[in-house]
Amino acid sequence: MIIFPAIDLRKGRCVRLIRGDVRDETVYSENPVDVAKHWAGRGAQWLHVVDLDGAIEGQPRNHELVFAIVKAVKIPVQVGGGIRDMETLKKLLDKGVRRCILGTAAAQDEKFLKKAVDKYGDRVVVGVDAKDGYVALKGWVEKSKLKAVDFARKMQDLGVQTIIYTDIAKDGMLQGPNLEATEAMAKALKIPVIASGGVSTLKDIERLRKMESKGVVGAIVGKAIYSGALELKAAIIAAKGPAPKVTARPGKKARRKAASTRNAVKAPAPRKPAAPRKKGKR
Ligand code: AMZ
Repeated sequence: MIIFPAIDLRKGRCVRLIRGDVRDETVYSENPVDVAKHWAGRGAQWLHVVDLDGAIEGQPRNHELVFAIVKAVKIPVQVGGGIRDMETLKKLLDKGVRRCILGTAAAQDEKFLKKAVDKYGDRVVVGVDAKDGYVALKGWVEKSKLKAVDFARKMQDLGVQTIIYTDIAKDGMLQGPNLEATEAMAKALKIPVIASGGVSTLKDIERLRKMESKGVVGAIVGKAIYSGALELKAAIIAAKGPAPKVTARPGKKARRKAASTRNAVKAPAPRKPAAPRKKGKR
């Protein structure tokens, strides 16, 4: 399972919100590029970057920063927030963003979603952000009438290859993810699911990892790594699971001995020398 450190951008800074509410904002850094480098340096395999202003306003707001992040790190970066047309999507992907996350547009503009998936395949993923089981849109301010699972199934039918599932009630709460809903989502789909919202402890990661066989391929971590509740390196190790049992490679001497035994022609067993007879005694 892959751990995705999250970098949420608002007004050029790296922030975390609670349940997506901008009134509950904590600023973690004025320099998100440094933050990106920090997580990459701590062993992150991917970064999850969200343009929060973009999601709320419906158009890119922090994309220069996104491009600077992509340039500054060697690991792949996925980006969401405010991507609502082909032009914005193309620009991000052309500038090196590995994949883009569509939320609002995926729910409201089927034609665009289809075109995006047909053109870019697995470089387009859909964010299913659920509030009480229903899809939330436009920076999570609007609740739709679409059931999260139905929406995700529809995305799958339209060719989407990965879903990022967020339970908004859990996001930024440090109280663990919605495991039941995540499992239900993964089971309802044939395509993989990345879990998001509330992932806070190694135990959470282990529980999600146990859902790998059901299709949970990743977990996004936000507040937990910024607050220090979770250490990124430990999270990455926990996500990999227990190491496979490997028997130690035998040393040089043992290998040579094994080879000589394999190649040897079996010699007849040496005869036991006859016991010397003692003279004079019969
Ligand atoms: O925290 C929020 N209020 C928030 C957030 N994290 N609002 C939207 N988003 C993220 C979604 C998804 O990755 O989780 O933005 C992306 C969707 O943006 P859009 O503009 O396509 O709906």
